[in-house]
Amino acid sequence: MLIMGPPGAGKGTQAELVAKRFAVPAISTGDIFRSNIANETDLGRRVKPYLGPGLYVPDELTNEVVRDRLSQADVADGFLLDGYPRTLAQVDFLDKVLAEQGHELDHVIVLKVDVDEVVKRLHQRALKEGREDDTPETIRKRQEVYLEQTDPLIAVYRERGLVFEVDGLGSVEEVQRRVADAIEQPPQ
Ligand code: B4P
Repeated sequence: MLIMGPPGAGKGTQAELVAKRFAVPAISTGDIFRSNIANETDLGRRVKPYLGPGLYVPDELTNEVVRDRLSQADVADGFLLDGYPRTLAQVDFLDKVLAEQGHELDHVIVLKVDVDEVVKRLHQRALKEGREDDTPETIRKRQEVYLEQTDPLIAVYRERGLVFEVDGLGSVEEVQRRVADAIEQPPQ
């Protein structure tokens, strides 16, 4: 399963709940990058210059992180990718890794939330958590990068009959019920 949507749509929030409900690991490339930055690892030092200004980490680096994570034993019975893939090159790479490992993609959950709402949510998160990439300027940049590079991927997965659009407005619990309903439907 994949969960997609603009920055601040609630991917991370919903991914954690899906992981609990369906007993699968949620794999967030954003979380992996942030924890490596916090722990001052070599990977952290390499990705920090991108996350700060709201740019995507280069595909080669991101793809290797995902390949490593998908080689761990806990993904054998399924997993949820949160925030990956974000570029066409990542879509191609994921197809290759899934084929190598004998996994098949079933659901692509797309959270639909308008720009005004995501900007509001990210401003609130900035006040609560103080994430480096939640400044007004970076929030704008991340929305731009998303529209240019990631939004077109939805069409690719739609053609494969995998896309389930979910209204991301409402309480976290309401959105979670919609996401769970979508996951319980078979792909078209
Ligand atoms: P991510 O960690 O994926 O961050 P995000 O898009 O900002 O957040 P998300 O949509 O998960 O929102 P959240 O649940 O937190 O990426 C961060 C950065 O990492 C990227 O900008 C990029 O630099 C890099 N990166 C990651 N993956 C990459 C890739 N594949 N390739 C290249 N670079 C990559 O929710 C946001 C806020 O809304 C929270 O405060 C939450 O509490 C609130 N919220 C959630 N649901 C709500 C609801 N229903 N109502 C009200 N508020 C809600």
